[in-house]
Amino acid sequence: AQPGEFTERAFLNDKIDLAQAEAIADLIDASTEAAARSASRSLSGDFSREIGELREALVHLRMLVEATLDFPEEEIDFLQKADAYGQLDALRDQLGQVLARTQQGALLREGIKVVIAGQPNAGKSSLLNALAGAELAIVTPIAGTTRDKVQQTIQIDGVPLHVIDTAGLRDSEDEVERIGIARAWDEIAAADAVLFLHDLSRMGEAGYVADDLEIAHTLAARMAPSIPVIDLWNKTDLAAPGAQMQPLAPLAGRQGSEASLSLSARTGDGLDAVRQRLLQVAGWQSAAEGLYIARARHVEALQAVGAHLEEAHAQLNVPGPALDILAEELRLAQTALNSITGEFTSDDLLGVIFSSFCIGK
Ligand SMILES: Nc1nc2c(ncn2[C@@H]2O[C@H](COP(=O)(O)OP(=O)(O)O)[C@@H](O)[C@H]2O)c(=O)[nH]1
Ligand SMILES: [Mg+2]
Repeated sequence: AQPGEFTERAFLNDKIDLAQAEAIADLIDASTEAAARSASRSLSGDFSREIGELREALVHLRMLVEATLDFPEEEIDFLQKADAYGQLDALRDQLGQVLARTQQGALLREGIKVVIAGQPNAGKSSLLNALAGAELAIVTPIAGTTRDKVQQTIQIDGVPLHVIDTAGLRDSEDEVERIGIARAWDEIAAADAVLFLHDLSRMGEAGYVADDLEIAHTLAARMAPSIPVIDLWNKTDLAAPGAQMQPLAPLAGRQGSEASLSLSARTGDGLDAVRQRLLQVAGWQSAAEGLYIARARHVEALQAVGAHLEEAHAQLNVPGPALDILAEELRLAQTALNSITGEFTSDDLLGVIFSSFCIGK
């Protein structure tokens, strides 16, 4: 059998839809109980049913609009009487709810990429080890110990976080270290969230604080404004009482910078608050019951549906709406919606999805 052949056959014979087929792969790959439970909910059709309800409402609205196109005289009257406006609004609400749940489901499957950054010796490798509960990265008092990235996936409340430890950011003459630092910046640029670690026991040193500020400027310049940066003050066990935890000006106003967090990577003190903050910036609501698993592909499709519905809404609310444009936006919304469960989906997409299965599934 080819990879995914049995699942593909079930799909082609209409035993399951595409989202359910994907859930089979997700069930096989599930690394947490929460992921497995929500994958079986998707497999049993919970997610597909929600998509189906959206489709029904959308098809109903499309029929109205298409019918109106044939009677251009009374078109607006007709749409008003049939409450097309109310139907479209209800559909947008319903989509918003499904999108929010789908984003949670996708988070459970894909997780987020978290990069630990900061000056050498701030305790980045110690923090990775503490979060992972294992000695993964080498920890020494020698600045410049970490030269290449170390990555580990950890689970918090069943949400996978791909945590990456990086080389300490500083000017270095050492060729290998410089390459490590360049890689660190690449990782930072691709992160979903950054933990910016500071050594609380050194906040009295002007040079140290100035270097932190310079890093903050570069972070602010290189990262999209929507990416959260969480300031973390490490080594509370060493720090003098009252040591300063000033948020860094270039990062002010960014998500994650609301409140200062301090911890000791050595004793584990404060680590739980770091975990909770990570879940918060990831957008995790709670281990909601009844969650189904989803993929980034589904989230993107629903966002596309939303964009078309917004266009349709704008069109419907101008004087003398162009009904052919309205009809076209609704048609595009349905195409995007259909791609989730695989109705009328192009063969290319199917090939990509089924080839990611292991052989014989
Ligand atoms: N006392 C204390 N030492 C720490 C703490 N975190 C890290 N260190 C020490 O600081 C040094 C540098 O730590 P490391 O994790 O290698 O820092 P990195 O260069 O940022 O990866 C090591 O000697 C660690 O043992 C902490 O919370 N408290
Ligand atoms: Mg290190």
